[in-house]
Amino acid sequence: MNACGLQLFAQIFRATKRPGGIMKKNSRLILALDVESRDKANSIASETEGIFDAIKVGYPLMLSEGLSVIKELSNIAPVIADLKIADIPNTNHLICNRLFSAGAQGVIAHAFTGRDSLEACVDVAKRWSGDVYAVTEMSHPGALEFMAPVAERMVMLALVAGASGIVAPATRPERIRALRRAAGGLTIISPGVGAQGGSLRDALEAGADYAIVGRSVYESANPRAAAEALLDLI
Ligand code: OMP
Repeated sequence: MNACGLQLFAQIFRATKRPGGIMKKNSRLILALDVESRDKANSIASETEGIFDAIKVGYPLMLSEGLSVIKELSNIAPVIADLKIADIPNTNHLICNRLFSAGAQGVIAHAFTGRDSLEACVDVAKRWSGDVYAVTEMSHPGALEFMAPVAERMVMLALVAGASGIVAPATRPERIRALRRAAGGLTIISPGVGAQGGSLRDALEAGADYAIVGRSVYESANPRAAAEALLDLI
């Protein structure tokens, strides 16, 4: 689809009402559990139970402990599987099926692979009543090289493909604001708070629905106290 077509379709989809997604918007905090042991993951998740609206697990934990950690953690909170899926449609389909059948309720996929690849993730997610969050502009400085210049287009792609939401950088609240304008009612989940220098309040005020927080909680001597301190800021 060319840029004009994408813009037109995105405009229509922006006005479309979307289902609320898997997460209950209570604390507006998502725990990024990038630890490498099942025991540590379970202990931090239990210690902070009731605070986070979802737990995000990614390569570090899944490569160390396998997909079974997803089911375990999903007893505590909905799990978003963050493999930043970025392949051809058929492979994306297979990956998403694995993750949802392992108990994930949401997945994170890259938007840069294009509409067909993202739609493959959305098709599978729909069958499991799950969510797909499309990465638009990442939170690290390197994202300014290639991603930022096309991030708005990737938001439009997320709209057109039927994603539930997008990932936008808490390290650059002005970009969350811009991407929110493009995203309409899509859910925005936003990493980069704390360890990467982003401010929780600024990210939420700029239009993020949820902030993703990892090291500042799981590396803390008292993860529950660290999580409660974040809650106090909201
Ligand atoms: P902390 O920097 O430790 O708070 O963790 C941030 C989490 O968000 C990690 O799991 C990252 O992989 C993830 N993340 C980013 O930091 N930046 C992005 O642009 C996108 C993600 C993500 O998709 O979750």
